[in-house]
Order: sequence, then C-alpha cells, then structure tokens
Amino acid sequence: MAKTIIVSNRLPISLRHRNGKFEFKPSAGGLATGLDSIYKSGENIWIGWPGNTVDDAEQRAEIIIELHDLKMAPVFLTKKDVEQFYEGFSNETLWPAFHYFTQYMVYNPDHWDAYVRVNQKFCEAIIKKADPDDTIWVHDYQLMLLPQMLREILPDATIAFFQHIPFPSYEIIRMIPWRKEILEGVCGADLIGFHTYDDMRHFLSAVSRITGMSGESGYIQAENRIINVDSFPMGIDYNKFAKQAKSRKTQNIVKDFRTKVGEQKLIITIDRLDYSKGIPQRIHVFDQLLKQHKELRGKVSMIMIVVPSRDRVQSYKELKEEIDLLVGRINSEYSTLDWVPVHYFYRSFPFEELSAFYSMADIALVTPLRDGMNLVCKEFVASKTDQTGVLVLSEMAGASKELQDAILVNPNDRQGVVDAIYEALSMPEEEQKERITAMQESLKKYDVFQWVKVFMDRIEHVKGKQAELTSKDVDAKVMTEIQSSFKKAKNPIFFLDYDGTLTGFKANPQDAIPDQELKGLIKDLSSKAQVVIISGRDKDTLGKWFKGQQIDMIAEHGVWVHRKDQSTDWELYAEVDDSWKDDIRSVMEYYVLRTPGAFIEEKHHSLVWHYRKVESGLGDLRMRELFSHLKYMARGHNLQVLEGNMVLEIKRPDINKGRAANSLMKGHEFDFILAIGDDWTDEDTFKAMPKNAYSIRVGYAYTKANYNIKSVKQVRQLLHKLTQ
Ligand code: GDG
Repeated sequence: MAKTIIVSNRLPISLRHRNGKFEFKPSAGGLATGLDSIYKSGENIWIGWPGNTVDDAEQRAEIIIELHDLKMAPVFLTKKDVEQFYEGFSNETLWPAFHYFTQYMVYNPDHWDAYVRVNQKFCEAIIKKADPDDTIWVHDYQLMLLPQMLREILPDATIAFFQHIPFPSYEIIRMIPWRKEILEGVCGADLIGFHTYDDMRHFLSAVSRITGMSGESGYIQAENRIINVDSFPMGIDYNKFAKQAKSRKTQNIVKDFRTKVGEQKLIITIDRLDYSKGIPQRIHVFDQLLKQHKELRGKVSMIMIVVPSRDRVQSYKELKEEIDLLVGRINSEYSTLDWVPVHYFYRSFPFEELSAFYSMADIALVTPLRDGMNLVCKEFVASKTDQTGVLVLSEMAGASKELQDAILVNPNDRQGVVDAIYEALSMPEEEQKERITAMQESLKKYDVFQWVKVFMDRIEHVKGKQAELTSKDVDAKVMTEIQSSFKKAKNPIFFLDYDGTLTGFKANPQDAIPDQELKGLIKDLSSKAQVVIISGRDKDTLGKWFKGQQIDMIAEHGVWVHRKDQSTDWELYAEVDDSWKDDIRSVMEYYVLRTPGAFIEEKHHSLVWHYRKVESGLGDLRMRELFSHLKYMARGHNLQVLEGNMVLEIKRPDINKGRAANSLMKGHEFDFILAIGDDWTDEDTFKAMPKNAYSIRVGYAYTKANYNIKSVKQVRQLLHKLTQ
C-alpha cells in the first residue's frame, strides 16, 4: 500500500548525547502534533535532520535504530552543511528575503551550492524509503528544490509542499540570483500550500513571471500536469491549550507567579529570537506607553520571553545585544523596588509554565514585522478559558487574516501600538469576552487536525484532477492504434493548427517561421495524405511560409482557403462584412497607446490585440479592461470577443475553423482524419469532426478533443512516426 512520507529540515525531536548515549526527546511543537496521526500510522515515516552533527558511523547507526522505533529516519548533515545550507542559504538568504529584510540578505554562491547539495542529500534519503506511488509532503523553505528532485526520480509520486513562512512579492524574489531554480524546484510538487492568500498570489505571480508557466485560479499549467496552489492557514491543537490552561498544575503555577509579581496588569510577549518578530520595536513601544501614561507605571509589566534561536548567525547575535541593551535601559529608567517594567527571559519554558503565562496575562502583544502565521497569538486565545484578555496583533502576521477580533495594529506605527495597548488595558470585560469568544470559535473549528485533513484531502483532489486531464493522453497504445489505422487508410486527411501545435510561440509572431525539420515533416506527410494547415494567421504569411508545399491551407480561421491542386490564388470562403472594424479599431488603438508593447493585428475578418510583449501583469490588466469594453461593443455589431494565448480577438461568430474544415471535407470520404490544435479556436475544429476522427489537443486543458498530447515536441514525434 502506498505510504505517506513527511519531510522537514528538522525532525520533531531533540537529541542529546549524555554519558555516552543518545537521549531522544520528542518535540511537542504544533506541526508535530498535527502530523502525529499521519506519520505514526502504518508504514508512514518522517524524514529529516535530527539537529546534531554526528560524524561517527557507530553513533549514526545507533541513531538510525532509535529513530526507526519513533517512525523517523535521519538525514545527517555535516558541520559544513549546517553552516552553509542551514545558517547560510536558508537563514541568511531565504529567511531575510521572504520576510522583506533585504538588508540582511547574503548572496554567497558557496551557500547556494550547499543548498543544492543538501536538498540532494534529502532526496537520496527519501528515495531509499519511497515507493513510486507514495505521497511525500515536504515542509518549508529549507527544502524548496526537493519536490522537483523527487519528481525526476519518482515521476508518479504524489508530492506536496507547504511553506510555513511568508512568500514575498515578485520584487523581492527577483533579487535572488537563483530564483528560477528555486521556483522550478517547488513546482515539482502537485500541491503547493501557503498560510495566506497573499502568499499564494505572490507565488503565482513570481512563477508566471520567472518561469513563464501560466496559471489561472490557483492552478499552474506545467508541461505535463497541473499544479494546485492554495492557502491553508495552519491552526493549533486547540484542546491541548484549553485543557492545559484549566489544569490544576498550570493553575498552581499561575497562583505562584501571581504572588511573585503582584496584582499589576501583565502583557505577555513570546517569540523566538528573530528580527522578523519586532522585539526591539516592542520595547520602544512599551517605553513610549510608560512615558505618555505615567499613571501606568507600577501598574503594568511586560513579561518578555525570547527563545534562543540561530544565535550563531551574525544578525541574530546583534539582535540579542540590542534587546539586552534596550531592556537594561527601560528597566534602569523606570524600575522601583517593588516593580520592574520588563521581566525578560532569554530561554524557553516547559509547556505548563508557558500555559500559565498565557493564562494569567491580561494582554498578549504579538507584533511581528512579518510572520508567516504566528501560533503564539492563537495559543494565547485558546488558553483564555474565562474568555477575558485582549490580543493586540500585528497585521503583518498571517494570523491577522483570521483573528479579526483582535486589536489589529501596524507594528511600524509606534503611536498606533501604544494606543492599542492603552485601549486593551481599558477594554470592558464584556467586550473582551465577546472578542475572545468569537476568536475561540474559529480556532476550535480550524485547528491543526483540520488543517492536516484539508491539506491531505486537497492532495487527493489535485491528483484526481490530473488523472482526469491525462486520462486522454496519447500513450503508446493510442499511438499504435493511430499508426495502424493510418497505415490501412486509402484517403487520409490531417487538419493541423500552426502556432502552439507545429511550432512554439515567439515574442514576435512573425518570428515563428517554420524550421527545416518542420518543412521536411510536412513534405513527407503530404506525400502520404492530404494535409491542411488550419490557422488563424493571415493568408499572406501562411502562403509565404508554406510556398511550394503540396498542402491545403485555411487562413484567418476559415476566411480564406488555398487548395493544393489550384496553384492559383486564395479563395474567399466566407463573405466578410468589415463595416464594424473602424469603431473597434479605434478602441483597440486607445489601449495600445496606454500599453507599451501592445499592438493590433488586422485580419480580413477580425482584429487582434496582442499583449505578449507587454510588462507581465500590466498586459493582463489591460486585456481585462479591453475585454469588457469590447464585449459591450460586440453586442451592437453581433461580434464575438475571444481570449487567446496573450491575444484578444474580435470577430464574426459564424466564421470559425470548424465551419471551414467542414466545407473542405464536404463531398469527400475520408477513412482517416486527424485534427490537432492547441487553443479555443481549435475547439471548433474538434467539434466539427466526424465520430471516427482522431482529435488531439496540445497541453492538458479541458477539451472536446478525444486526446491530449504534452507539447509541440510530442506532436512532431507523432507525425514523424506516421511518415515512417
Ligand atoms: C514558523 C513561522 C508559523 C515559544 N516559546 C516557548 C514555546 N514556544 C512555541 C510556541 C509556538 C512556537 O514556539 C512558535 O511558533 P510561531 O508560529 O509563533 O513562530 P516560528 O517559530 O517563527 O514558526 C510562523 C509557524 O512556522 C508555523 O507554520 O506560524 O510564522 O515563522 O508554538 O508555543 N514552547 C514552549 N516553551 C516556550 O518557552 N514549550
């Protein structure tokens, strides 16, 4: 049976070497709890780095055995890996970039090499355990190359990726020299998840601009499959926090802490040491509060827990020094013998004490400058079992999208945060209860177990969607069938679209000239069958490009036809009334003037607005505007507006490739018909085909065609086979 493999940089354990033996302490972090039921069942397993550098072979063997019992398998990192991959590329390039701290970004090619090398190491470790149809769920920014590395070795595996930290705007991503490799790495996955909608839309925009892969409504069209990108806001183990807060153990700790700090109001702040968390800014805020509201001195204290993290990275060392200095300054300025403004702890606490802090605090001040989600604020809310307390939350945290009943603040607006704390301190109990209750309802419903379930269900959904689209793939069996049917045929015909079918797209449409291979292919094919090039292109271009070939040509979606046996001129296939063109052209021209790179192509029966060369994003925006403008005008003229590949075309609805193909076949009996095309204009051809025809759409989009084929390359391979 297929199994599920969870992969993260760190395994959910801590490992200590004591008295010649290793001690394994499972971590009770949010992710580990949520995924508990997954990796602990059946053959499933969690693969990652145990967190220590262990070089000794015997010790490694001991760790492998111990971890095996915990349903885990290690990836061992060397000291150099840790320095260059983890502290280096992950935490000095990706982390600052993704949190918009570009001033801390390091561009070190050695760190990048290590990132590739370690992702490869993870890949090898997974391959040893994985079967071809397993589900592999990769976590976070340290492993962004892994999905594609796995895809190359396990093409049929189900691969998912979730990023726990923000995904920034394209403007930031483009600063990273290795951005393309990183995005292509992630796109090896079938499902890509982020905490928020903003993260996912930033990702989609970066993918389309940097890799050129197109996307729509959360789906990216990769070469041979679709990829779903979605938002999955992570929850917490709500009941665990609620239960612990009520427990006798925690309530005893609360009593003890209370006796020590007295009856003053308490503001709690809990973070890992990180510049993204806005810790120094928070101390400045508290200082300003005490300056502006002298009456609060002696009555409010801040309990500030900073959990040591990445303290070997220079920027973190400096941050630690800054915090120490600021806490020293504020305490030395305001402290009295029976009161200190800031109780500062640079260490972590056992769970029951953490719960006591949440439980006794009047306010949680969660003001990161940028945070993927932030679980601390959710844990605080879950721990307020009597529903009193106020959450002051940064709008830069992913959690702010869900916790709208918090007092939301901009952490850069110092006065705004001061005012928010003041508001929180004076908030009536009834309002506190209303707000906390509303937030608790939501956190209960969307807890971490629900998060895992929704994510796993979505993996199945996307695989189903992929299967639907590839069920009609031209595989070896279909290929053999087409070949044998063609061999038997006495009077075969081919309808071949040009752009996107026989040749790829070019920035300038006039550059998509048929190459030598294609010319040879068409020549060979036309010696064995009737070949019809059926295109939206103008007749002069087609005529020039296929001059001398023994083929039929249908130009401008069926306005013109050129028969191979009539070496004379083009024949008008459809009567064209172009009295509408002046009105429409002037509107299109207005949009060209506003959009550098756009241009109009005039065809006999249609006008086409091209935006392939327009700055990406702007092109889409203008196309949408023009689309609704033209739709409105089209009604009066009985015209049809159609969206194509980086084009918007307006034309008479009764002129289409299907109608032209039908007219051309009329009165003839064909015993083999093959139609291939890549876009909506070819759908008319497919619809017009008789039942016995083979129709094939290039790319994996929904289609009326009987089959799909991956790309232009595969189309040419198919046609070559038929000429043999
Ligand atoms: C990353 C993203 C995203 C803290 N102090 C103690 C302690 N903690 C626990 C908290 C909480 C966790 O650490 C911190 O989680 P956050 O979500 O706040 O932040 P990151 O570590 O930066 O996590 C973040 C998260 O991934 C999940 O996707 O939300 O945006 O940056 O659970 O309880 N636990 C104990 N003692 C402490 O002193 N026991």
